[in-house]
Amino acid sequence: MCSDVTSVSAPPGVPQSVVDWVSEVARLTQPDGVHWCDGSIEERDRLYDQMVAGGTLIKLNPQLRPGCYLARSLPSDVARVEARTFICSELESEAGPTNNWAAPDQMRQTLAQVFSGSMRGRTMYVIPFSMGPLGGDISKLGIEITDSPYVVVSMRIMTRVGLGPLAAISAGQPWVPAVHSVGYPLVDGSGQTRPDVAWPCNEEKYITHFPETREIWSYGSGYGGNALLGKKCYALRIASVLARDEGWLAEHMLILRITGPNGRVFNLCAAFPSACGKTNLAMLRPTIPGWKVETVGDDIAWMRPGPDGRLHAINPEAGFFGVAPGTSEKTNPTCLHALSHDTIFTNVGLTDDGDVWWEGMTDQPPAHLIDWQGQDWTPDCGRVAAHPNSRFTVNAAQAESISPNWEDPAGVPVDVILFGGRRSSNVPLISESYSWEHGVFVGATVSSEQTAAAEGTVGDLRRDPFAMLPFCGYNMADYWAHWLDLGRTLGDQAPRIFQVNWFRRDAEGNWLWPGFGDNSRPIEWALRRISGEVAARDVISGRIPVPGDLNVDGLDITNAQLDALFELDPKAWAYEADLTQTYFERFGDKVPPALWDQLEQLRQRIAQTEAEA
Ligand code: OXD
Ligand code: MN
Repeated sequence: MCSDVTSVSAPPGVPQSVVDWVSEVARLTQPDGVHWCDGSIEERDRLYDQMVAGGTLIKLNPQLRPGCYLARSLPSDVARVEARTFICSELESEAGPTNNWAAPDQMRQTLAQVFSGSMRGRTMYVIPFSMGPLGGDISKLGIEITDSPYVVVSMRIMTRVGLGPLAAISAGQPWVPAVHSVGYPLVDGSGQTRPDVAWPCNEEKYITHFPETREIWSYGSGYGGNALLGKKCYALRIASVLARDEGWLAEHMLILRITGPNGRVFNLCAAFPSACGKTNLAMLRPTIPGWKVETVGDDIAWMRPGPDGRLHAINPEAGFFGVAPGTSEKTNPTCLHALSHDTIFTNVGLTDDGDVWWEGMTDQPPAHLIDWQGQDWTPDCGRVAAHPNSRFTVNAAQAESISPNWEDPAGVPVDVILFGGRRSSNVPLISESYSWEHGVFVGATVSSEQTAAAEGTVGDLRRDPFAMLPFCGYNMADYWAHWLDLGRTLGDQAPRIFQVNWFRRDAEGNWLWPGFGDNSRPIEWALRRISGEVAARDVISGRIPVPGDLNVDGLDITNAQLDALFELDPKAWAYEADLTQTYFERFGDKVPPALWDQLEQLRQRIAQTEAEA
């Protein structure tokens, strides 16, 4: 029945190949009907009303949060499920040691089983979308099929959806097919029905990627990172494969446009693992006078060499899907203001006057609210009001910091790349890489600590190369080789690479650096470096500021604290170099020789520092 529904309801002009694919998915999943999304406001509002009536969304007080809604997920469906995320390349070695691999034929059989009838009793939505400004040279198209109206309204915020992308697909542009089901059919194989629930999902989850055929199939989860398939699945895992094959980069990086006091404009991309304040940096309010920072993107950058030989970056997304807890007037006022209207909140607290609240939003918590699980909550109840991974979904244009260039289809030319981790010791506040190869080495070995480091040692390090550990769609060591190749293509037009660490602590465990708006200070030093205004000191990690060059005017910081921010202990670095060797050995002979070479050069710098001490 569903193939008929599909072909009858397809908008005019849709190519037969697209109709055939949609029909095939409908035959497998057996929805009650098929809706081709046009991306209109009317469509969005109809879905909002339908989800409010069905209990999936709560409409927030329109006086306090106009156009805003709250969703509450099941406690088992609150985050990305890395253990259930698969790269299904033909060869296991193509996925590499950092990905879960599954044989494509086998996974296809599993998917055929779990998707069979998975949309019974539901509407199947077909969402044509564009990652990046429609028609841009760096942009790409996709079609997500989903049985979740929450996904439809969220995709409308996070990407460009509807008739525009469908027209481009109909004109013959390539597109990536992406199929999603929450895995909660309302009718079983024998015709028995069951009522819907507020957050349908399945305990069994599969987030799967087929790099050779460029397909995505996601089953069992309604959570954004697993279900909004344009984001991590397409814009990072599949796009990283496309980028390797086509000579560009798909990166887990924010993009900033920074204007200096003399009017010079710089563009900066930065990779940080989760929980390192990426959203705050994307909406940085500099504490040093004369500098202006604008947001181009908060999570993903697609970068391609442009006709001028420089690397140009676009933000492929149209919205922010960020972590709510900790967002406040103090930590990120720009973000907080962006959330004042037309936002979907998921798993935050609901106040008695129909507004939202999360830990860290205000100094004083409300006396009472309904928590993310729908239970009464008071400040002394011993539970959090908002899940630590509770989220907001909001259009990027709502941020007052959004750059006028954020939708430039040609992208912004990248001057600087930053790599950051969360390190309580060893890694200095900022250091510049000696070369592109050294920068790739730094990106490949970047890590965060699980535990505080004791003096002269490092705690448990979690390597998160390029902040891409869960997002690279192929062998991580091949990805490093691709970065090295691209550096050769860019030559002296390549962006300069810096490493930053906002998280260094003193021996008593106190933060050494204030962070937030003051992160503009090391960034200012990097920009003055590339403008040739300041010299640097060559040390183990790279080039660091000459004393006096880092702008600390107006900052309450002692010289001893400043020294501690840049202290490099050769013994601790030697220990880390050994850890790096073991880590590289995991990738066997795929590690590019240039990276072994960089490890050797690092060891030489350590030995030289020890000899001089
Ligand atoms: C992430 C995210 O998990 O951006 O990195 O949500
Ligand atoms: Mn991210």
